[in-house]
Parts: sequence; structure tokens; C-alpha cells
Amino acid sequence: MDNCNLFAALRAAFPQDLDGIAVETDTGLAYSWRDLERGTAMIANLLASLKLEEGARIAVQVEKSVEAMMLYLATLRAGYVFLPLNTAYQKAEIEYFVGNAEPAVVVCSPANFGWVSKIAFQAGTHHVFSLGDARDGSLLERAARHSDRHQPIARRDDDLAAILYTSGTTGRSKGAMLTHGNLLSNAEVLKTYWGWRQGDVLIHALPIFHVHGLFVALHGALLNGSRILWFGKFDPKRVIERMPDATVFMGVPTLYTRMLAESRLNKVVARNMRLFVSGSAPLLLETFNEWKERTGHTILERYGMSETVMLTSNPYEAKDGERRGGTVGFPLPGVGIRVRDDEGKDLPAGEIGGIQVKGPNVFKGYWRMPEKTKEEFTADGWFKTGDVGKIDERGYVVIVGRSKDLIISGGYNVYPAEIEGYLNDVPGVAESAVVGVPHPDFGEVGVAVVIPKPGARLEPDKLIASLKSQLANFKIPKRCFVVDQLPRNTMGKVQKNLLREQHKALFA
Ligand code: MCA
Ligand code: AMP
Repeated sequence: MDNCNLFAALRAAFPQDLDGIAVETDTGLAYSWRDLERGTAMIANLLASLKLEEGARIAVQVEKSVEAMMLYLATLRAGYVFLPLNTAYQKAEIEYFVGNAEPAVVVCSPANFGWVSKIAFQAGTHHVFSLGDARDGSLLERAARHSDRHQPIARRDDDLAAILYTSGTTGRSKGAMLTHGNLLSNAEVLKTYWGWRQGDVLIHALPIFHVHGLFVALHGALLNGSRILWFGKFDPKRVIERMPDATVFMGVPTLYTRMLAESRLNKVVARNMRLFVSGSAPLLLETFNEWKERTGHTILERYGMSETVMLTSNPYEAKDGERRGGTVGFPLPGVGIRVRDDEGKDLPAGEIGGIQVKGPNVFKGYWRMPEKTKEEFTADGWFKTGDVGKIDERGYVVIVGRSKDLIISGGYNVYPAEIEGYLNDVPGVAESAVVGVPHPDFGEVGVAVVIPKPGARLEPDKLIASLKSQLANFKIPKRCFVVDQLPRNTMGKVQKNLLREQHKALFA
């Protein structure tokens, strides 16, 4: 293909009949393929009219809507770089992302226009638009004045398509730069590997600011010309209601456990489904088994990262093997996975070490952080995932832990170092430690343990309230303890494993 623009590839997969329904929303709206074609053209023309520089970033923090999805597609179509932001992010978080990425355009929800536009203009952004989830806001008003025809801009394979911010073990968030080639190659591999076929209908109930909802689910359906049942917010009852009309569902483990808690989930509602995919966080064997019992379907677990999109997947076809709970399956076709020890020696099957990856799916590097990028790659070009695991005798990859200090809560990543930084800034706090403990709904949640300065009196509720005023809600520890000291080893390092052990039954 001459033009490697991802939008062009997705557009080429639209069905011939553009009047057919592409997206049906849970609020009763229906969008045809022609609506997607025209809507994305108008937004792409609006972006083009702004005469932005090559590689300009379009930062977007808006509620989930079909128009927000069209804004993503239009950004690709116009050849710019999409930068999605979690709707839970607050002022300090947005200030950092906008300051770091220097977007040419910022799009936010109408309700946040006041404070977001202030941050954006101060950071030098020239264009701020609003977009609501009820087809309102200045973006659509402005786009409506533009032509509904637009030729996708030619992009090369390694031109940037998106930047996704992801945190590291230390320091602030890093922008993972993903190219048109990264995203398209991964989508094409998954299309074949997961057996996308004519007649498939996807239930889309994930947020569209992370890899899972924005790329894996959305590209999967679009590249197959498949209809999408679109949920603005995940609601287990309503998803189960629509399940008979669908064939594919993708979710983080919390979505599965929440549906299992519904008495209406059974084999009858799942009778037309052909594939349930889980990822972004470990799926408990218990959930895997219970799902099979209740619905008759074996969940296919896969493994991904913002930096690499999808790396491994359990098999779809029985001929390739069974789907094994507790594993994330095999490296996807074209993706190399190896497990190495700390000295850089390859480990044989069954031995535990650091998981490394190579392939067309691996990102181009961290935005304006060449040193950090270099550190995360080996000399021979493999990306160090920070996940710890093994490849078992049958070739299945098993993740057993992480070398990065990270909590995955309901599919969102929470970095203890970031929360500890905020806690340590609270007057009267000497130090703090945040650890992840098991949670029946979110899989894992953060718990904070705080040490007061001599003579200071700290109240857990006030500490939590202080965090809530500054950080995205999913990052807030679900419990906080004020204690005299933290357990330390002989080197003086905080023994987080002991804290995890001590608090592991808090939510049992
Ligand atoms: C909401 N809360 C959370 C979370 N979500 N706390 C911890 N972890 C969370 N994930 C907070 C809320 O702010 C609220 O706090 C309280 O918990 C209860 O909220 P609730 O109404 O139950 O939450 P919800 O709005 O229903 O959201 C739960 C959710 C959502 C639907 C599971 O978290 C979600 O959509 N998760 C999916 C994330 C995702 O797409 N991850 C993919 C990343 P308060 O009452 O104090 O306000 S992509 C990725 O990881 C890689 C590449 C991959 O492999 O896919
Ligand atoms: P992020 O880069 O924020 O999208 O998060 C990626 C991380 O999520 C990976 O490095 C893993 O630690 C974790 N992850 C993704 N999928 C799975 C899975 N199926 N099982 C366990 N961990 C997973």
C-alpha cells in the first residue's frame, strides 16, 4: 500500500452499502457507515483548515461518544497525532500532559472548558474546542461548516498516529509514541488470529482513551466492517440485555466479574456470542472457570501494553491449542517474546525472568525522552516490558508479577510512586508507602500507609480527601492507615511485600 494511513485502511474495510448501520448506541442513536465517512471528513477538514504543523498533537479529554470516536478517526485521516486523556484526570494531571505534549489543538468537554482552556492557552495551544456526549460543543459546530469530502493524508508506516501517556517506575508519565504501522499491523494480525468474520457484531463498553477500547476493540470492528453496539458507560445489566444481538465482547476482568454478579447472565443470552476477550489485568482462574460454567464460553485472555499494543494471545482456533486460564497465550504472529534474567541471559522454558518483546507492534519511543527510551530497550533492540513471567513447556506465556511498582485496578494503572509523592507533600507527613492488595471488584486496589512527622496528627480521611482534590479518582487509595513506622530491610528499603501481606485480607 502506498498510503500507510491507518484511517485509509479502516475506511477501505467499510461495507459497500454505506447506508447500513455501523454504530448503534445505548441511547438509541444509529450511525450509518456514511455518517462515519462524512463526519470524519468534516472534522478532518476542520483540522486541515487550522494549518497545523506536521506531526501536530490533538489532545482530547472528552466523555465517550461516537463523535469522540470520529474525532480520533478524523485525526488519523488528517494525518495528525491523537492524544487521548482519561476523563478522570484533574488539573495538575492535565497541566502536565498539555505542558509536556504541547498539543496544537485541545478538545475537552463543555463543562471543563473554563479550566482546561486556561491551561491550554497558557501552554501555548492555539485552538481549544469543546465536545459533549450529546452531540454538543464547538468542535461539531465548527466542523459542520466544512466539506464532507476529504482525501486521507498520505502517511508512512513509521509516522506517528497516537501518543499514549503511561507512567514509569519513577518520574512523571511518559508519552508512548505509536505509529500508523504499529497500530495497523497489530489490528491486521488480530483480525486473522481472532477469526473476525462477516456478520460479527461487537459490544463496545470500554473507555476510548486507552489501548483496549480505542485500538483493540475499535480497530477490530472497523477493520472487519462490523457493526458496533456502543455503550457510553459499562452497565452489566444493559450489556447482558444486548448480548443476544452480538458476537464479540472485549473487557477488563472487572467487567466479567460484574456481569457474573447478574443472575440474568446465562448460556441463553450468550448463545450467539463467538468470542469473549479479556485483558489489561490478570484474569483470575476463578472468573475464567465461572464464566465457562455460566455461559458455556471460554474467555480468551491476551496481554498488551501501551508501548506494544497486543503481544500475546491465547489461541482462538482449537487446532492451535486450548485457551488456558492463568496464561496469556502465545506470542502473536510476527511478535517475538523472550524471557531473560537480570544478567541478560535467555532463560529456558519454565524459568522466570523479565519479559522482552520485539516486532512491528513495538512503539517508536517515549515522546521527547530519548534517554528513557534507550534505557527501556536492550542493545539488540528488544523492549523490556517490566513484566515478570515465563514461557511454559507448551509455549504459553505466564505473567507472574512485575518488576515495575505498579497497581492495576479495574484495568487502570496506578503508580504508587506518584501517589506517595502527593501524600509526602501533605503537611505533617514524614513518608508514605502505597501498595496493591486484592479486591473482589477491581482485582487490586491501592492502600496507603502513612508515617507522621514527630508531633503531627494525621487523619486518614483528611489524607484521602486531599488526594481526591488533586488526582484522578481511580488512583485514590481505597484505605489509608497512619502508623509509626514502615517495615524496612537491612538496607533501609521499605518492604512493600510485608505491607501487602499485612493488608491482603482487607477487602476479602
Ligand atoms: C472507578 N473507580 C475505580 C476504578 N474505576 N477505582 C479503582 N480502579 C478503577 N478502575 C472509583 C470511582 O471513582 C469511585 O470512586 C469508585 O471507584 C466506584 O466507582 P464505580 O462507579 O464502581 O466505577 P465505574 O465508573 O463503574 O468504573 C469501573 C470500570 C472502569 C467500568 C471497571 O474502571 C473501567 O472502565 N475500567 C476499564 C479500564 C480500561 O479500559 N483499561 C484498559 C487499559 P468515588 O466513589 O470515590 O468517586 S489498556 C491496557 O491496559 C493494555 C494495553 C491492555 O492490555 O489492554
Ligand atoms: P498499560 O501500558 O497501561 O496499558 O499497561 C500494560 C500492563 O498491563 C502490562 O505491562 C501488564 O503488566 C498489564 N497487563 C495487560 N494485560 C494483562 C494480562 N492479560 N494479564 C496480566 N497483566 C496484563
